[in-house]
Amino acid sequence: MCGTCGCGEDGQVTYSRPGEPESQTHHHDHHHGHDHHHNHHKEIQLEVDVLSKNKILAERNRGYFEALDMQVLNLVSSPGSGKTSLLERTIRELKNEIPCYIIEGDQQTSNDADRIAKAGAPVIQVNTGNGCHLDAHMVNHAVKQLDPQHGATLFIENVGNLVCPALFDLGESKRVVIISVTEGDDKPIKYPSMFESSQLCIINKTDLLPYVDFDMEKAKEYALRVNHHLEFIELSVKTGEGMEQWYNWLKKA
Ligand SMILES: Nc1nc2c(ncn2[C@@H]2O[C@H](COP(=O)(O)OP(=O)(O)OP(=O)(O)O)[C@@H](O)[C@H]2O)c(=O)[nH]1
Ligand SMILES: [Mg+2]
Repeated sequence: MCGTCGCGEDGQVTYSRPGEPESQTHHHDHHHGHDHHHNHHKEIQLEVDVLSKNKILAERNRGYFEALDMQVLNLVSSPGSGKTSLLERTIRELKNEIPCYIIEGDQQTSNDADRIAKAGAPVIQVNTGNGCHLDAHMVNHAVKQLDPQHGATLFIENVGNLVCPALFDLGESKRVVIISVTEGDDKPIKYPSMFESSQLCIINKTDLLPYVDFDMEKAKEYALRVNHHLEFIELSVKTGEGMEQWYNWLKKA
């Protein structure tokens, strides 16, 4: 996490809506200088402090979400597995049935928020600067700007990274990990924390299966080794195959 990898250090987090200048810049208050002469005891202590503070804020978010009877999904994956594409299609096909709100997390740019706004949902972009994950504090800040209605579904697209976001509870109801068939079938055992902490695993880009060496059964078997409760949905956002299953899951979740 950040205490060890040094990301997010002295970072500046910004929040913006598509078409508007950065609405707010926010200095993170868990600064931690990265001292190469640090001792490891201090490093572990810092990690514990950062995570326990995050946990408290995540529980506060959870209370807020429950009071509004909201369903909140934290979408995590490596970069490019198709999180934004999945959201764009979901919004286009479901927005008349489910009120969707989106928080987009990326280190830089508002590209994803622009795509989501075009698809027709209220969205806030959070740029994490050097940070490699969203945390509960950022989500708290962003959701207040979004001001979602009672009964809404909030999708949080986390920063593309299969490692650090696993450690940070955002107060979500469920965590959805997305892998795509181009990434290789061994990801669940190489990055187990993400699969361990998720409830649903979406396997995307199935339209590309004929062209890549991806063993679907092996990928699932690896994932079940780290989390035997994990559910799977195979789909292709591009062709639409399997999307119905995702919508049914969403309506039941
Ligand atoms: N063939 C194929 N391409 C897809 C599919 N879904 C997404 N893509 C492509 O994959 C690329 C990455 O998609 P994004 O939706 O931007 O991925 P992301 O996970 O949001 O990426 P980051 O936000 O950068 O982490 C784009 O070129 C998409 O068009 C799919 O089902 N099949
Ligand atoms: Mg994206």
